[in-house]
Amino acid sequence: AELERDLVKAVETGQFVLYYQLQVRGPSWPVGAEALIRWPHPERGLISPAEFIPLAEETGLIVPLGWWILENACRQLVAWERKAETAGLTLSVNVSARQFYQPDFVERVLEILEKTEADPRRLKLELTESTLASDLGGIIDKMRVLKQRGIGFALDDFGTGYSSLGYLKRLPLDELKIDQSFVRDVLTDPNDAAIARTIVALAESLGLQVIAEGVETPEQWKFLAELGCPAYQGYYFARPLPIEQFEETLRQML
Ligand code: G
Ligand code: G
Ligand code: MN
Ligand code: NA
Repeated sequence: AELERDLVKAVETGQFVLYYQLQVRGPSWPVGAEALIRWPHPERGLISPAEFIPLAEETGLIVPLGWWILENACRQLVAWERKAETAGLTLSVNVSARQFYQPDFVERVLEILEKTEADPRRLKLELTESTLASDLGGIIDKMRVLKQRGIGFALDDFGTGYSSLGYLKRLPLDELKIDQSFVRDVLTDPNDAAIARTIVALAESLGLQVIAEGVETPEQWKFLAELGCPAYQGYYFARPLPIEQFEETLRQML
């Protein structure tokens, strides 16, 4: 209850920071980042989203918080376009079901793009399988309008939900994200390796991009590369970092 009260205040005053986690192709070609929120609580220090996102979902605070995140991510994209080492990077933003199902979702996204002057072609929205579980027609309509502006859509945590292949076929997605639970033991568990390989093949045959999450070691990276996965995100490349450190990491990679 105390945390909830603090969260209400934090949302009112925008008391959050975005961290950025690098996404690469090949061994080290930076192509983008995922924005991951952090809450610097005045007394409790940095609170992980694993702790407050569920509370934000329950209370509905995820909706205003989600708008704060998207607007700040778009502002970051505009700043990136102005610098050589970051121009052209995409930025992936997690969108929760509750935010996506707002009747004015599309309108608000377009408003934020206009207001910030961010390039929609650099923005990717990450949805999860549970977000896409109902009212497929309505979901597709929303996605289509935003895709016409150039926004991309990624399916986050792919393989952990229950989306059918029929869904996958109909949804206008751009990218599948192989969940980190399949990457963790990919070297030792043949089932995980088979799943990772299958997701890569599936993405390829559906004309989708694919990125592996949670890559922590060079061995995992090599293994995934050999089974055909072209893009990666994980601690091996970079942790989620505050903006200054994220940009410093990029400069060192050039
Ligand atoms: O960033 P990781 O560091 O600990 O995030 C933990 C969980 O919180 C993940 O499931 C992640 O998807 C979620 N999360 C992190 N940042 C955001 C965000 O900006 N919006 C939403 N909706 N979820 C987020
Ligand atoms: O749910 P979502 O996929 O949006 O959130 C990504 C989560 O994965 C965040 O909590 C992020 O901090 C975490 N993460 C990113 N890279 C790694 C990694 O290499 N290993 C582990 N264990 N977690 C990671
Ligand atoms: Mn994500
Ligand atoms: Na994920």
